[in-house]
Amino acid sequence: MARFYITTPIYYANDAPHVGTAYTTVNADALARWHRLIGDETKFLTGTDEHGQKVADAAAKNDQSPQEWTDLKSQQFRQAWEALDISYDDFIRTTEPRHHRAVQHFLQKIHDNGYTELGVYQGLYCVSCEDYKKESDLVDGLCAIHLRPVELLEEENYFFKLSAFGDRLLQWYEDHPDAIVPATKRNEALGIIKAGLDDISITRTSTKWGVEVPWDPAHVFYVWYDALINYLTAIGYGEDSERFEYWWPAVHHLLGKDIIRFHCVWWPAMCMAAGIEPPAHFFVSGWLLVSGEKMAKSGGNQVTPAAMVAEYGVDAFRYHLLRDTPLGADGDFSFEGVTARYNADLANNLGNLVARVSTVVGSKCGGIGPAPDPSSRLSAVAAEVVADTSAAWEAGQPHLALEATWRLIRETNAELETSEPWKSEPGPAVDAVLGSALEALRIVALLASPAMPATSAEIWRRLGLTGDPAQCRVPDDAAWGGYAGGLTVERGSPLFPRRKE
Ligand code: ME8
Repeated sequence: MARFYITTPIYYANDAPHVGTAYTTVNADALARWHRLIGDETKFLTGTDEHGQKVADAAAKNDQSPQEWTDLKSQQFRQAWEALDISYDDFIRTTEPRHHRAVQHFLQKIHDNGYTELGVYQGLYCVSCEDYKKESDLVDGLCAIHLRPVELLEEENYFFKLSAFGDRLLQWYEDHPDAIVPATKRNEALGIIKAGLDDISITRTSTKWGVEVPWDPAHVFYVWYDALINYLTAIGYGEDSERFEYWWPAVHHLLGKDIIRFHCVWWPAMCMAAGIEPPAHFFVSGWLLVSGEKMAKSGGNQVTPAAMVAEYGVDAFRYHLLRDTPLGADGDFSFEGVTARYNADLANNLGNLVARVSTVVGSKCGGIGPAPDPSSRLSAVAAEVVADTSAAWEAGQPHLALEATWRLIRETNAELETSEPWKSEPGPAVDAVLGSALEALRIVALLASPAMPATSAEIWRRLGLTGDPAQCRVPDDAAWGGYAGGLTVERGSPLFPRRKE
């Protein structure tokens, strides 16, 4: 059995989740669900990043202690993910003792290996990025990402000797040419490394809100320096070497393009410095933009996942996130766009097919679904669709996977339009057409289940099938002929009522 360990970035607990953070999380969830469906042993990790100045400032502004504040915020993230049917196996909070232990263990290794040194940091800092800036990074004196003022920091800090890792990183990426997907983002990471790496300040004395530095307790670790290690904490790093080695380094990190430098430059170097293999895969996603700007917690242009679920339903929202913005590209977020996609793919195609088939099975077959025709044209279409859908999920391309799956829906609708079973007398010809349409729907429900788990389960139920599509295995259970026939097919209310555009 293959293994699949996938992670999202851990989100800052400075504010509530928004559609942008939902985008990464839903993509990770769908990929995790796909891998479970093909029988991989899967571990899906998400969580909240709770240290750092940004979180401490947000707590102070709300008259709460950082601990109270992060308790509340991490709970909001959990609730948002529950509402989006996110099937994480572990939700990590960086304030947990298990994480503090892992961070101290990991950084003590780096220290013992001689890759830290004490120095004075003086420079500019953007609290929203939790990142240092050079003058050349600024636009009109402001952080180019958040358009906010930066602060001048001066502190005695420990530094990580990142500059020692430039050549090793380049060599590693040469040996692992597919580590970063898409290739444009790989080039971006290589560009950063080739431009020359400065040592980075990794501790703070100005705050106590962080993980204590084990060899010098007057310091706490800089938030990014503790956050990245969450990926190790969750698999028992430092405490359970068997579990750790079982999952590491074959991890798949999903991350937004804003945090390439931390994940694709710092993180592999940190792993090398601590004496472990760098993570094997990075999927870098783009941003959801609203009127050309990144949707952000600090940007005032957020739409909450809860609002989208209330408006469109959870699966329609998930479908939109997965279908409309290819992983790696930027996407435009607009209600018009979501509605257009909803009407085209969900109301007109999928919803219409389910309604049509169940109605005609009701009128021509007494509501009992016939068996599929083994020689139906749709059987070849289905085989091709299963192969294309699988290849696209495997390549981390949910939008292509769904596009492929929807081909089977369109072809089945076309087949019904050609044969018009509703106009014919009941009999073997009608049974063959309807049985094949039911079988196509069964396969669609299976293939779409990583994207739309609740809808797939509902279609499954309406077809008279027992169990849950998520318990099946692809490709075996997606082979033509799996629908036995003789089952009661339910005519339910429209799955996706058409919306006004
Ligand atoms: O960076 N469109 O946390 P964060 C698409 N704590 N994705 C978006 C997005 C948008 N408009 N806005 C955010 C941090 N994201 C750190 C991570 S990991 C060890 C530490 C997604 O709360 C995207 O994946 O700012 C981005 O990388 C992530 O949220 C950043 O979330």
